[in-house]
Amino acid sequence: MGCVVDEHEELTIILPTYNEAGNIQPMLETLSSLYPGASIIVADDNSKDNTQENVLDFANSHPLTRLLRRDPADRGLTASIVDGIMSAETAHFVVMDADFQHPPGSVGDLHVKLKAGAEIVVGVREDKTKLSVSRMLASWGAHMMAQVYLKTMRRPSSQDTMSGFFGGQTKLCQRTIEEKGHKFERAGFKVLFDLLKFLPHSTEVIEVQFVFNTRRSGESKLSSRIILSILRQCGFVGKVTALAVQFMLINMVGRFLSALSLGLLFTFWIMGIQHIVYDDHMVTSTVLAFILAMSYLVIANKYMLTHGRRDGLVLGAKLVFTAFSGYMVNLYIFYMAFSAPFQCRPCQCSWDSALPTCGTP
Ligand SMILES: Nc1nc2c(ncn2[C@@H]2O[C@H](COP(=O)(O)OP(=O)(O)OP(=O)(O)O)[C@@H](O)[C@H]2O)c(=O)[nH]1
Ligand SMILES: [Mg+2]
Repeated sequence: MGCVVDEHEELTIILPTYNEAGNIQPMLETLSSLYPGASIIVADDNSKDNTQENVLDFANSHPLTRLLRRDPADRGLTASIVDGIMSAETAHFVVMDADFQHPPGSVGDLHVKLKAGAEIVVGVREDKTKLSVSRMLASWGAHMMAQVYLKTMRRPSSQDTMSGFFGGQTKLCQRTIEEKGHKFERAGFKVLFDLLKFLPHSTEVIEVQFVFNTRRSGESKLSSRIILSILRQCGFVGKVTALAVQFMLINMVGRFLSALSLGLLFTFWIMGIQHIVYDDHMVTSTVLAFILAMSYLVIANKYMLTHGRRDGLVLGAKLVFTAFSGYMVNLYIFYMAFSAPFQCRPCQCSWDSALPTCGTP
């Protein structure tokens, strides 16, 4: 009499979680009823809600489910998944989100490919229209950069390098993490991209399409910090771009300086091409500059600062303060540059087309 072998007993499902109390219990129930032989690791980053309690409750009656409590000083989605992979004891693993955006029913499709010998299996989102337009654009931009990077470095790639739904041969990925894990962007969101960067050149990547859903409960943890971390993953150029974007769009002083320079440049440009003098049209051009600087700050605020955050009022107040103080500095600089004592020395000034000629009353 032969014993029955569960077809998923060589699989570990890794679920990274942060504040997923509303999703984790139904997710664990669904997974263990679909794949009763599979092990489940929940890598939780010290959630502030009841996520950990819910996992422990479930694990009491399901010995194949484990809670991995993470070091609070090392919070990060990539770091959590890396820890999950390192503690997996089965031949294969699959990583998925706990918020039902990745359908539990598709885990089996990925596992079938791993059992057939695929080294890495990537879940490719069939339809990304459930993402907002800005998310879709950001995801497309990040994917293009990742693809260029991987192709240049002759590394394995995928149609969906930004996917969070993927699986692999455990030993192969553990070896890669042991050797190159210190180069991963641990606080980032895109561990698949990090793995592809360091897996052997010959790694075989197989793709499986899946239907991408909306988050079932709770809030997204994606923030401008995370978006920048994707840039930082793209080599030296990515790191420099991330620094520039961080300074110009997120850093308070940086945003202020960028808006101010933009306003000033614009004003001088308009005055230059129109041959406008300070006395006649200073107000028009500085007001235009103010509108431009304000728009810049609104865009910086909307797309970079508030993403995934709820403290809009405080940020709004900061925005108005920044824009207004920018306007005041603008006015002051114009006053210093073009007021009476300077008006009779136009030839010493490089902005002579914007200056009145000597003898202007
Ligand atoms: N351990 C750990 N898990 C995290 C962290 N941030 C997010 N997660 C989990 O990672 C998964 C994906 O996070 P989401 O916030 O849904 O990110 P996303 O799917 O890219 O964004 P949305 O499409 O807006 O949901 C979820 O299961 C989160 O609970 C973290 O810092 N640590
Ligand atoms: Mg999600």
